[in-house]
Amino acid sequence: MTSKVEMVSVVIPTLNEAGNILEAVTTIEKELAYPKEIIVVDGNSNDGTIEIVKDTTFCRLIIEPRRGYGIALKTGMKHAKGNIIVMVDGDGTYEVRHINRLVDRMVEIDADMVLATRMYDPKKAMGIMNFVGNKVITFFFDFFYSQFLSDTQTGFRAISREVIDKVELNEGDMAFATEMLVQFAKEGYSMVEIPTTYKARKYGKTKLKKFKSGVEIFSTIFRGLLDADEIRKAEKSWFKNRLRP
Ligand SMILES: Nc1nc2c(ncn2[C@@H]2O[C@H](COP(=O)(O)OP(=O)(O)OP(=O)(O)O)[C@@H](O)[C@H]2O)c(=O)[nH]1
Ligand SMILES: [Mg+2]
Repeated sequence: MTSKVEMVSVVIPTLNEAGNILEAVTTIEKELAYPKEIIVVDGNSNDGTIEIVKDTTFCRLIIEPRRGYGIALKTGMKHAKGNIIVMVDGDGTYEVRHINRLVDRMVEIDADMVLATRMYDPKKAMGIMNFVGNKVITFFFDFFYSQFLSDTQTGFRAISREVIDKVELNEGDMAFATEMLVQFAKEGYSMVEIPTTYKARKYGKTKLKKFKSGVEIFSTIFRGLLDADEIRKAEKSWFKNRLRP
């Protein structure tokens, strides 16, 4: 779907990431070898993140006061001008030096989405709770949607702009990342992975509420299975069969 890169829009949500954001954006600015724009969507941080982003000359800063990871990403994507969108956290946990690999792969195989999986990280830096939760979610997602992903919770992805505009995304928080996969799988858009590494958070607090996000992610997976058209079709044939003499 994406055979030519006109521009890559990197969308980075931030909420109090003052100790992490500068390294992330300067690395992307230096490494990303395609025409680009870097959009930071900040949720009104009060730790200096906004000032740091403003001081860089190469970032576009958008303030999104509404809470939620999904809301921030959606807002950033709305402002993005590129035909490829790369989403990545501004928390220093992703190896943003690998950004070209995502885009290269996208072009090489004409993919609709390329995800950076952290599951083959030799250092196994992901916390045990996140690792197990991710594995369980990924198992259910792969099983029900016939996919072969290893890391459904990665926030480091390259996505075709044309395709993402075609799917409906309503989840406002962390389940946004899973909803995107559900919609892509249901519409038959291609999703492939490349390996990356993972770094533990050095500064600031996690915004992930494990229980709340877990419930929202599972309900996103199961709701996706209840396709309204399919249910209507099933209902019709159920009544037809029952009414047969
Ligand atoms: N603008 C905005 N950004 C957010 C919000 N919630 C989270 N983020 C950012 O989204 C990214 C992902 O959030 P994290 O707290 O790192 O969640 P996580 O990756 O599941 O947790 P860690 O294990 O701590 O990395 C980070 O860059 C956050 O700063 C929000 O409400 N608004
Ligand atoms: Mg994170």
